[in-house]
Order: sequence, then C-alpha cells, then structure tokens
Amino acid sequence: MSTAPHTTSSSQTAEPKAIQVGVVMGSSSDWDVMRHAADILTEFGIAFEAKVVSAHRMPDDMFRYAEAAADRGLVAIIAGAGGAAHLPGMLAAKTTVPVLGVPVPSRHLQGVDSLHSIVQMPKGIPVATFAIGTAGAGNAALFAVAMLAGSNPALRAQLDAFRTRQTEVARAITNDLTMPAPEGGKA
Ligand code: RP5
Repeated sequence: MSTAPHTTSSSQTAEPKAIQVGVVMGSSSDWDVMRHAADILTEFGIAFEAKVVSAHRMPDDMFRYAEAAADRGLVAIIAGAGGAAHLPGMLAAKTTVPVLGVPVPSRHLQGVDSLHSIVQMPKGIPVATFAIGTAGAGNAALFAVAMLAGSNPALRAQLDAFRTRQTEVARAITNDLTMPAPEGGKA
C-alpha cells in the first residue's frame, strides 16, 4: 500500500506553481487507484493537489471544495469514489469546473456499482466518466493534460511525445512476438 494522499505540487522550483488540477477521493482507501492519476500529472509537471473529500463523511468540506474550485483556478477536478459513488456528481453540482469521474473498484461489486453511480448523471450536470480502476485514473489525468495542452503548446508537445513513446513500446512488444525463435531454442 502506498502512502496516503496529501496536498502536493509537482513543481520543484522555489516558487510553487498555482494548483491546476484537484485529485480528490472518497476515502484514503481509494489512493492506491487514484495515485495513478497523480503519477501522470507528476510526469507532465502539472501542479496538483491530492485530498480525501468524502461526500457522505465530509459533506460540508466537499461543498466548500467545489464552491472554491473556480476561484482557486482549478482547471479540472479528478474525483474517484467507490460503491454509491456520489462524490463526482455532487462536486459537479456545485461547480462548473469540469469533473472527471473515476469509478474505484468496490469490494462486493468490483466497481460496477461505482461506474453506474458516476456515469448515470441526469441531463444538466455532466461528469466525464472514465474506466473502472487504475486505467480510468490514468486516463482521467491524461484527459486533464489534454485540456491544459489546448492553451500550452509545450505541454501539447509533451503529450505528443508520450503518445509516440507508447506506440514505440507497443510496436516493440509486437516485434518480440514475431521474432524467430533463437537457434536451438523452443519454437
Ligand atoms: C467510498 O466508499 C470511497 O470512495 C471508497 O471507495 C468506499 C469505501 O471507503 P472506506 O470504507 O474504505 O473508507 O466513499
């Protein structure tokens, strides 16, 4: 188990960059999934914070977080929750900052409950919903990077380079599969 979420900025400079992305989750037990979003944001040098903001255990904190998000300059909120996962939808109800929802795998229903809770928002309050688990957390962060890249050509170039590397890795794996077996080795 990795360390618990904490308020952080990926900036290494003396003057910390203003936080652009909030990574919030319903419980510290969600961190093992949500740290995959944090890892991507760190890789791209995005200033972010990671916090537990439980919709049902800390409802007043959750509303305060959503209400302050736009004035604080947040460009996106990545919100992960499991089970009756109302955190992303309730945040979205209180802010127009885009909310990217990550369904966290739950013990009894493996996150299908989380997915349905997050994705089935009634018309009028959108939550962009990603895959269950670590893929969803990583993709939500990549989506936030893509949003920020719209006004940041250097970040766009970083994202293009990330895609290129990913393609090269996939091609290399395929090449390995199609290499002839070494002399004397198993076919
Ligand atoms: C949700 O309940 C959280 O997002 C978490 O996925 C789930 C279980 O929370 P804990 O009981 O582990 O704190 O609110």
